[in-house]
Parts: sequence; C-alpha cells; structure tokens
Amino acid sequence: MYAQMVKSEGMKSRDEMTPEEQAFQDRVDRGEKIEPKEWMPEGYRKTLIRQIGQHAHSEIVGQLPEGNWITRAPTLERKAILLAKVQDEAGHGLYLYSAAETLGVSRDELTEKLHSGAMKYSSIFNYPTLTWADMGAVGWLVDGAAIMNQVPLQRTSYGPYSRAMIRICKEESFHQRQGYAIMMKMAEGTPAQKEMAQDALNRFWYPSLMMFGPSDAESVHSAQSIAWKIKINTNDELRQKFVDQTVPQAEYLGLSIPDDNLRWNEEKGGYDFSEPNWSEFFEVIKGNGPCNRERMNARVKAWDDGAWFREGLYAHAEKAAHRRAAATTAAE
Ligand code: FAQ
Repeated sequence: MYAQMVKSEGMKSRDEMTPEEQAFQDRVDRGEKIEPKEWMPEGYRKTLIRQIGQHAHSEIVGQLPEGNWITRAPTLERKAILLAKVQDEAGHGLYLYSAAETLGVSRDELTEKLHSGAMKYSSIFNYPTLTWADMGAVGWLVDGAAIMNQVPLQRTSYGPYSRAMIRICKEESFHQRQGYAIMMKMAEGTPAQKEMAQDALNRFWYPSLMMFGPSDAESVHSAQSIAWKIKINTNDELRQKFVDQTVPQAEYLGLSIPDDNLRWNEEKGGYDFSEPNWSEFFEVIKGNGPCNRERMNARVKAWDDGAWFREGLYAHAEKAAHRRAAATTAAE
C-alpha cells in the first residue's frame, strides 16, 4: 500500500548490536519509557535532539505567519483568540527546548544551529499568509496535520518528549477548532468570502501534505526511528490518515480539495490522492521556499534585539551567585 521504507544509515540488526544496545532495544520493545539519565545509544540521543529541536524551532518560527495577522484580525474576539493561539505556540517551543535540554544540548546551541541553517524547521512555515482566510486554513490544515503527527508521538519512547506531547496535543485541538470555525464563517459568508476560503485551501493543501515528510521510500530516518519508537508511524501512513480525515471536513464546508485525482478507494478504505510536488518540498527545506529568508531574518533580528535582556539576566544571576557564595563564607 505504501512505498517501501528505506533502511536508515547505520541501522544495526540484532546480531550486530552490543549487549548494551540489545538490552536498550528490549526496553523499547517492551514499551518502557527512556528517561534522561539512563543509558541510550548515541544515535538515539542524536536523533531525538534533531527531531525535538526541529519540532521546537517549528513552533517558534510557526508563530510568524499567524503573528502577521494579529493586528489585522476582523474583530476583537478573533484577535484575542489568535493572540492566545500564537502564545501557545511559543509555550510549545519552550516545552520542547526543555525536553531537548535533558539530552545534553542547550537551547542557545539549538538556536544558533537554526540561525546558521544547520537545523531545519517545518517546511510549512515558509509559505506566506496572504488573507484572513489563511488563518482559517492554517488552524484547520496545519494544526490538523500537526495533531495527526503528534497524537501518536504522545507514546514516543523518550519520557520528556512524550510528556511534552501530551500537553501540546490538548492545546493543538483547540487550535484546529478555531481554524475550522474561521473557515465555516468564511464559507457561509458572501461569495467573495467563500472564494477567499477556497483560495486559502488551494494554497495550503499541498504544503500541508508535505508536513508529514517525504514518501516512505525517501524517508531516510523512518526505519531507525520507528525501531526505536521515536516515531510511531511512517510519513505515508500519517499523510493518508490526514487526507481521510480532512476530505469530509472540506465537503461539510462546501469547498473543493484542489486534486482531480482524489477518489475514495473502497478496497483500501481510504482516499487515493495526488502526491505533492516533491521537488518543491526539497527546495523549500534547502532554504529556497517563498519565505525562508524572511522567516530567518525575523528570527535572527528577534534574537539580536533580545541580547541586552539575556546579558542582563546572566549578569543578575552572576551577582546573585557571588552574594550567595559570600554569605556562605561569612557564615563559616
Ligand atoms: N519540513 O527521514 P525523514 C507545528 C527533513 S507542527 C522540514 O522522513 P524524519 C505546530 C528531515 O528533517 C510542525 N524538513 O525525517 C504549529 C530530514 O532532514 P535531516 C513540526 C523536513 O525526521 C502549527 C529529511 O527531511 N512538527 O509546528 C520535513 O524521520 C501551527 C528526511 O526526512 C514536527 O516536527 C518537513 N515537513 O521525519 C505551530 C513533528 N519533513 O534532519 C505553529 C515531529 C522531513 O536529515 C502554527 N517531527 N524533513 O536534515 C517528526 O515527526 C518528523 O521529524 C517528520 C520527519 C515526520 C517531520
């Protein structure tokens, strides 16, 4: 049904594992959670840092396309809701950076890697948000895709990541509902408003499908990540589930999915659908999407503008440590 998964580089068969690695794999297979101070293979640690770090960066960069519309929300209520959603994304970034820190990497190191282009963030946030209807499409489709990916990640094998996901998923559900509520309002509005909703769906459909990553045949990390239960499902499995869930929602709105090949396939019990343009995806993750430069410039500027504040915090922490040390010496 899905493309064959490729073997991940360096992935070992049981016979090739050391006794320590075998014992670790047994724990994972039994469904035990791995906690920060416990022994883990270096590859497991690195894969988690890559995935959790990329996820954290996505939450932070992901504030930008919606932040763009806070000042232009059509009503005070919509503004308050959007503001709360964007603030939630900042919180998700922080839980995830904290989860990554338990693996021995600092948030500053991760930020530096994002800014230098050594680490990625989700391709979806390199597309522009052109109209208010895009706030609906982002909530409905982008948060919808995020939930599809993140609900299984609540069962991921690394304890801190799994616990961060449980909390994040609760908030993402509200995000998806608020996006769908915007789409419902637009779709039952004037013909011009319905047209805006359709246009937003047309532009966000394929980029949303890309969020799940390349097809299983091109996904270099899936096999190893699934064996370690860092990932629970393959990219194609989750993409299929997302399409199956979203098509009836579009029908309810009276909008059309921009895909002439979309058809219910009775035999597989799911929709057949067109693949996204994968060369566009690989260009976007290489840094050549419509908004990559704008997004990175905004993040680097925010980081640089905040330098005085971070320096103030460090100076304060240093003085407080000196005072504590002096008080301890005086008491002795
Ligand atoms: N964008 O071998 P695979 C959100 C890269 S949700 C960019 O399949 P893997 C909420 C991949 O890193 C969005 N790069 O990789 C929100 C690898 O490159 P590398 C974030 C991508 O890791 C909503 C290469 O392609 N969610 O932010 C993408 O096994 C609204 C080969 O790919 C997560 O991060 C992509 N879409 O599977 C916020 C969820 N796909 O690192 C604000 C956790 C693949 O070797 C507003 N992450 N690549 O240089 C995952 O589940 C996985 O990492 C996948 C990719 C499924 C994304």
